[in-house]
This record gives sequence, C-alpha cells and structure tokens, in this order.
Amino acid sequence: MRRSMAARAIASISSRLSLTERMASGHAAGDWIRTAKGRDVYSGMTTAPTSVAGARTARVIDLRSDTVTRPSEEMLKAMAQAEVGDDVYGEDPTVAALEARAAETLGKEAAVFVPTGTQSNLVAMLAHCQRGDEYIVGDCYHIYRDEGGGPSVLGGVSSCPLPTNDRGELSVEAVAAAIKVDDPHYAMTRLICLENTVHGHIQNRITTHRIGELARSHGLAIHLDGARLMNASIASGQPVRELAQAADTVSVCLSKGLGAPAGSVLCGSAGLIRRARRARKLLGGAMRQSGFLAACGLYALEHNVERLADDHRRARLLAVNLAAFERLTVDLAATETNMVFVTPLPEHHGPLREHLSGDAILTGAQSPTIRLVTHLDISDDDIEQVLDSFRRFYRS
Ligand code: TLP
Repeated sequence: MRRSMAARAIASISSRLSLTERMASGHAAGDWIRTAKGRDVYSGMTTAPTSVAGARTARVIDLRSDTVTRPSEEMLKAMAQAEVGDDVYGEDPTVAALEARAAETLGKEAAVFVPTGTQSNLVAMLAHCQRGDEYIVGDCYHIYRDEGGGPSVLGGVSSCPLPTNDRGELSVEAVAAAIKVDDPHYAMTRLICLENTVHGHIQNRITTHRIGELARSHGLAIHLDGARLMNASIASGQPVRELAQAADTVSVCLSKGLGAPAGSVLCGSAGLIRRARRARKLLGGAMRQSGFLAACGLYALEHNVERLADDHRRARLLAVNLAAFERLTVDLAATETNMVFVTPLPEHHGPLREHLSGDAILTGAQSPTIRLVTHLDISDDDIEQVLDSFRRFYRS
C-alpha cells in the first residue's frame, strides 16, 4: 500500500513540464534585493518568463537557481524504496537516518529535518532567541532580506543588520561594536547570524573563527545559514564540519545544489535541536511519512556532494567565456562556486533575456546584474549552448 502510493507520488514528481507548459507560465511577483556587491537582484525567481514562447530549442536550460533541479531516476528509486513511519511520533527510520547522518557530517550532536531552508533558519532563531532579543546579521543575508522578516513577525526577535564587504563578509570590529550592553533601553543581543556561501562567495575561515570567539566571549550564540555550505566545502577543500565549527546551529539545504526536491537539515546541540523541533511543530513543519523526502536527502548527501565540483567548473567556464564579450561585464572574482554574475549594457538587458528565452535558456529577472546558476541538471553541452546563444545575440 505504502509503496503504491509512493510510486504514484514519484510518477507525478517525475513528470517533466513540457515546453508548452513552461511557455504558458508568467512572471512571478518578487523583490529587488541588494547583494553583497551592491548589485540589484530580483529574488522572485520562481517562474519562467512568458517570452520563452517562440523558443527555438527543445530543452529548457534553467539557470535561474540551483533550486530548480528534478530528482534523478536513482533518487526516485531511493524514494520508492524508503522505509517510512509517522515522523511526528518519531517513528520514521529514514528521517532518523538522515538526521543522524547530517549531524555526523556537520560535527554536531543532533539534527532536525525541516521542509525548507527558510523554516530551518526560523526554527533556529526561535530555538536561540526569546521575544525582545536581537540578532546581528549581514544586511544582504537571506535570513534578513528574503525570509519575510520571520524572526520579527513570529518570534518578536529584532534584527541588527550590518553592511558586509564585497564578498558578503561581516567585519569582526563592526560586529563587536553592534553588541549591546545590558541596558533596559536596548534589545538583548543574543545571536549572530552568518551565511556561507554568500551569493556564491566562500566566507573567510579566519573571520568566521574570530566572530565565533567574539560570540563566546560575550555569551552569544552563532547560527550559520549554510544553505550552500557543501559548495563552500568542495570549492575550498575545507571539511564541512570545520566550516561549521564556530556555529552553534547550522542549516544546510538539500534542495539546492544537492538536488533533492525539498528539505533542509538544522544541526546543533541536543538541547537546541529539541527546542527547534518544538518550533518546527508550532510552524506546521512536522511532517508524517517524510521519510520519502528524507530518502532523497540521504541520497543527495551520499551521491551529490563531490559532484558539486562539476557545477563550479561549469560556472567558471561560463564566466571566463562570457568575460570575453566586449559589451558584457562579468565579475570573474565573484565566481567562486556555482554562480556567475553578468551585467549587460542597460539597453541590452531586456533584449538579451528575451533572446536567451527564445533559445529556451532561463535567467533570473535580476537587473542590472543577472545571476546565472549552474547545478546538476546543467551539462557541458548546455554551457556550450548558452555561450552560443550569447554569441548570436552579440553578433547581431
Ligand atoms: N535562495 C533562493 C532565493 O530565495 C533567492 C535562491 O534561488 O538562491 N538561505 C539561502 C542562502 C538561500 O539562498 C535560500 C534560497 C534559502 C536560505 C531559503 O531556502 P528555501 O527556498 O528552501 O526556503
């Protein structure tokens, strides 16, 4: 019975959207956000632009984000074979296995499986902070800019956003100066939120370590949004548990470069994860037979981490080749992992995206700088096709 339901779920997940269906979708509403380098980036990157209509090639090359991947046949098989139970009763062995594996990988005592990266960050905030507390955060970090102000809205936790450098890093001195003294006028500084990678940038390990020391000396905690921490680890050669060492809690997304259809894991001490689990229930994120999703996460941790190096190589290939175009500015230094940032001349921005869409190549609607993201559904051939499309645009 369980298996046949899984098979049906899998059939529906694996059914690929046809190009016609994609063409029918319109722009999503979204926000313009300012990135670490002061670029304006559109965060509503959920649907394909209407101008895919008239596409000249059959397959869509989706560079909007690494969130767009579909589970592979092997991942779907792992899902179909998953042993499941009711996770709210703590009876799902696959969820338990994923949580144990994630905790071990990140070098933490415990972990909790949650549906999204946003919820992972939010349950961490609620585990660390009480109403009236405050967290220090980079002003371009996802948790502050792109999560609906969740900690304030739902936790009564205020934010103290600080500017970052052009690699998305906070300065230790600025963080130190932002920690408030215990005075009834002020919110209580409780937490420092870090992110890695930030818009594709690997964060400096020494800075992170120093912020960790600073936090400890003031009795503060650190939460790390490591949505793409595996990318940072693979690109830098630093073990992921070392990258997570300074953090009391770390969130890792399974549904970005790792290719699972959904899910994140929050790792930390047993006590903090117990509190996060309570917050997850409160937010409606405790799921039942979520072992089917956890199986994808386990598969992703097993098979899709080392291969991130391919995404990084392809991003580099794309960046270096695009940098040769005279009328396109490419921030080569920004491509440390799987993201490429290109700025066309203002008058080319719309026509370029439209031309790419005509070739079934999707880019985010960011302006003036466009983000191109490589992931496991992008091949070497795709990169060649993208370059060819750019060439045809700039030749005409
Ligand atoms: N980021 C998405 C968009 O929301 C911008 C993307 O396409 O990059 N932390 C970081 C650093 C993220 O980039 C994201 C998603 C999240 C958390 C939230 O993850 P989800 O979408 O699973 O809630």
